This record gives sequence, C-alpha cells and structure tokens, in this order.
Amino acid sequence: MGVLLFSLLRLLVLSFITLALTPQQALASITRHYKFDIQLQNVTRLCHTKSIVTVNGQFPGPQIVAREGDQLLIKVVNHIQNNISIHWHGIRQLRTGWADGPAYITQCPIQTGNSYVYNFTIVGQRGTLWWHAHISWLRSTIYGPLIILPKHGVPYPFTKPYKEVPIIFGK
Ligand SMILES: *[C@@H]1O[C@H](CO)[C@@H](O)[C@H](O)[C@H]1NC(C)=O
Ligand SMILES: *[C@@H]1O[C@H](CO)[C@@H](O)[C@H](O)[C@H]1NC(C)=O
Ligand SMILES: *[C@@H]1O[C@H](CO)[C@@H](O)[C@H](O)[C@H]1NC(C)=O
Ligand SMILES: [Cu+2]
Repeated sequence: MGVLLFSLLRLLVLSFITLALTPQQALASITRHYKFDIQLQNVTRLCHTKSIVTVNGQFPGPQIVAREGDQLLIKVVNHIQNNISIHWHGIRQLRTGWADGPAYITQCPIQTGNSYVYNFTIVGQRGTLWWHAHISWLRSTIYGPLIILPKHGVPYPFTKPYKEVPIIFGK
C-alpha cells in the first residue's frame, strides 16, 4: 500500500514537472531568418563619400541576434559583380561545415545574381562574435556583430549589465 501510494505520488509529481516544463521547452529554441542583400552603397565617412560593398546598404552590416540553441537561416543574395561568401566567425559548425563560409574551402562562392542559405544551429556557445566576407578584399567592408544570448532563464556568468552596446572596430 505504502509502495503503491509512493509510486502514484511519484507519477503525479513527474507529470506535474513534465507539464510545467513543456511550454518553456517549446520556447527554448527557435529558427531565426535573416536576409543579406550584398549591394553597393554610397557611404560617407569623415566628409568623404565612397561607393562600397555592403549588406543591405548598411555599414557596418546588420546585427544578428540569436539565443544559444537557435537555428539560423541566413539567405545571402549577391547583387554585385564579385563572387562572395560570408564566414560566421567563431561559430562551431557541428555537422554543418558547408555553412562555415570560407570561399573555395568549404563552399564555392556565391556568384553574381545567385543566392545561398546558410543554415546552422548554435550549440554550446554564447557571447558576442562577428561575421564577415571571406573572400578577397570584400572583407574590408562586409562585417557585423553576431550576438548569442544565453538560453531563456539562464543568467549571464556575471552580474546583469545595465546596458549592452556592441562595439565593432573597422577601418
Ligand atoms: C552613388 O553616387 C553616385 C554619384 O552620385 C551615383 O552615380 C550612384 O548611382 C550612387 N550609387 C548608389 C548605390 O546609390
Ligand atoms: C566566380 O566564381 C566562379 C566559380 O568558382 C569562378 O569560375 C569565377 O572565375 C569567379 N569570378 C571571379 C570574378 O572571381
Ligand atoms: C537546415 O538544415 C537542417 C538539417 O541540418 C534541415 O533539416 C533543414 O531542412 C534545413 N533547412 C533549410 C531551409 O535549408
Ligand atoms: Cu572569420
């Protein structure tokens, strides 16, 4: 009788835990979509205007924000005359080597008028990384931050900052 009651109780507690955790787990990982249009843009710095290669006309490029465990689908469309590829600097590509980005190493570059969807999942990493073009001189203007937040409910390993500001050094 005591054993049965104990088993029943355990079952109840276990189902309660499962029920309580399910919605959160459903929230845990999502797929995030980004579109990178590689295009020329006139950019002014220190009173000089130059036509440079950008992502979506932005310089520095757009910020990617994801949570640990999320899947990223980044569609890169090449509108310029050069071949291009984008490297997700510091991301561990676990069984997704073809999404790493170095041209002629893990992929053929994306040719003019073509596109490629980088598809990878962030596993066991958090913090601020960056992405950049990984071919020829295009890397000098094509770059931006890649921010990986901890999973929901997981704190930073330090006191929560008052504010976060990505700082990116370029030339
Ligand atoms: C940049 O400026 C030049 C000169 O004004 C113009 O001919 C060109 O179309 C502009 N390019 C873009 C992408 O806006
Ligand atoms: C673009 O890539 C293709 C395929 O790798 C190559 O044949 C071609 O020469 C490249 N074009 C330029 C301008 O580098
Ligand atoms: C992304 O990759 C996963 C497996 O790694 C695959 O199941 C999924 O279909 C891919 N999605 C797209 C849009 O390519
Ligand atoms: Cu890199």
